[in-house]
Amino acid sequence: MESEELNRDGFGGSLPVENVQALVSKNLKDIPSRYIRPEVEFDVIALHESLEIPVIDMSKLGHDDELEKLHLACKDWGFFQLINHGVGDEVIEKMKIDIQEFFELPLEEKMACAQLPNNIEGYGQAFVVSEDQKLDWGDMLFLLPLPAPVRNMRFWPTIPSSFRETLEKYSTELQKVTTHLIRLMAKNLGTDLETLASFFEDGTQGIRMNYYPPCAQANKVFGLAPHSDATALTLLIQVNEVDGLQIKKNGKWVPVKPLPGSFIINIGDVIEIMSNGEYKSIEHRAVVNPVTERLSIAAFHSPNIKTKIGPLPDLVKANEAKYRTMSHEEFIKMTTTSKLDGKGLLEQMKL
Ligand SMILES: O=C(O)CCC(=O)C(=O)O
Repeated sequence: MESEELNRDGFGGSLPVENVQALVSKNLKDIPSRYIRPEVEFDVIALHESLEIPVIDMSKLGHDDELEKLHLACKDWGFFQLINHGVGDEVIEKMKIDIQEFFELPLEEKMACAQLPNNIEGYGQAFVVSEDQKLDWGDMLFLLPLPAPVRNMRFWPTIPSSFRETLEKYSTELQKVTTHLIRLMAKNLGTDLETLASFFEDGTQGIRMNYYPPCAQANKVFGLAPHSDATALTLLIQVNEVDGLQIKKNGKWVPVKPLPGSFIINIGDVIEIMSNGEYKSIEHRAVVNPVTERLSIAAFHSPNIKTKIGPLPDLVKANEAKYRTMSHEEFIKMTTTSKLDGKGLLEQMKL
């Protein structure tokens, strides 16, 4: 069993860079050039399309018309908002309170959870792979709560004192929602339900808690550069009512306005690959606010480490696989050693 578990060391971590929250507290007149992305202010923002992002009611997914809505959302948008998902408000609210408290701690205390070389977990920044690479305007805490037997508690905050218990509850609830959605997606795709569901038993869950400080030159930086998620299904919440997530649709950036209490869900690269391209993993990014900090929590779900990443054989028609197949370990290594680059990773997987 042990040898089949994901060995989290040796996947390549991120190069250490300055803490952005600490940088902001220096009140510099100009922000360092490594953060400046001139392209941001020239991108086209499609405000109107924000209203069209599909909303799926989980309590109605027993009905064919809601199932069909889910299918279209996964095919056409790769993104939807999920309401009536069954995760208690108290679980979500407590998670929000505890992560806010963590990011408010003095830097030295947060550094108790700092990333270590060659490891993807901990407090710091992700996807920095070269010394001259542009940087994102944000700090993050990344943890891998599942599979539980191989959790590395070394990176889990002990302040606030409720943090570990809160994250554990949050993780369990989100895994349940994911399993349910995966089964419904299998049904909609027409693939063998038990096979796909079995890949997500003992699946991996990574939770990335993002802190984007305000930036006086907010229209020149990214909180998080454009990327698609290299995992299967992401459940995201905004912590403090400050918007910033944008998704790419027809070449334009569409700002997401989260419905209170909903999860913003997106299809990741793994589901695009497994569905042989029928479901879409969409590029998205986070922009920052000029005056207010922004926090978000993204929970990424992947199949277990034994699962091969490639198109599901029963979804490949006439031998036309559109993506390569590789071991899960090989796939993860590819993702953790590259900088965020739109849908670059998915392009590498295409045949
Ligand atoms: O902050 C957000 O809204 C987006 C976060 C995200 O895309 C991520 O953590 O991968």
